[in-house]
Amino acid sequence: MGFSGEENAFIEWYPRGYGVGFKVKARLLEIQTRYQRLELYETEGFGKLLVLDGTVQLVERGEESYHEPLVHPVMLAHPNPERVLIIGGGDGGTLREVLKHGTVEKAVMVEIDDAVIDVSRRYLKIDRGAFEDPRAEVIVGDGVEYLRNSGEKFDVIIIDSTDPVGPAKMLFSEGFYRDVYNALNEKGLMVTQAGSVYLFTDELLGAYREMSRVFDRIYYFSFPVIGYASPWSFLVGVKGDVDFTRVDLSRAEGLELKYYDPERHETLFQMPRYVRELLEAFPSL
Ligand code: AG3
Repeated sequence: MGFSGEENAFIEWYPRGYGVGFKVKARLLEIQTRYQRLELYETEGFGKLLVLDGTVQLVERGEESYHEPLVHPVMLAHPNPERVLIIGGGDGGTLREVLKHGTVEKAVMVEIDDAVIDVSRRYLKIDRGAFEDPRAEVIVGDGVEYLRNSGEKFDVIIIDSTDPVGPAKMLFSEGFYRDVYNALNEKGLMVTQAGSVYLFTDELLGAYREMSRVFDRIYYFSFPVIGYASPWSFLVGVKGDVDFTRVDLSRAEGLELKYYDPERHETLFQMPRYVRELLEAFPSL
């Protein structure tokens, strides 16, 4: 981690000695927040790099390869997403993509670590004004408590958390998914990132199992994300009568997409064969 390994490189080590790295020109910040260790680097070729507890969160040039597939498939599959909740996502990238949708009346973001918001606003600016949007409400707090206590209902809930290992682990549990389900309107969609397909396969299967106990239907897809050990996995939970396999193409116009292709939505549902077979082996599904 950090400057280990090759000099002037940041490398994130995954299990089994697999690494993803960037050549860096400088370390701009290294702080211990109330919740985690935050590092910010200037890379040679991808702009700034944000790291939390040694794990790559995003690079400025390429962050859309994560935020687009996280946000737009669920937003375009929901018939009319007006109220959206984001848990995590302190950098503002997810909020930015959500607010591109003209149907949205309110987007609430609940991020536990205000230092992530502050550093992102000051150095990254990938929110591109989203924090100032009158439709946005930014709450610094615990997303789990918010879901339980706010009584608010949403059409789409997006979990933009750290990995299904470590402090965010409970965001991948049946109890949490039940709170998410209850906070969804009669028709609703939830999406979560679920880690590296190859290196966190067990965690992905675990999250899928927990979700399958709660949602009416669940879907999986993977997407290559710049800076993560790709392919990266995403899980979608459906409440009520919503078809996640179809999207409203008329609402995709003007989204300025670079990675996710709504015209090829049906190709989204890719998983390496052995992982698909493991997922499909769950008896309840
Ligand atoms: N949140 C998901 C980070 C997961 C990355 N995991 C890793 N590198 N091991 C990203 C925050 C962007 N809004």
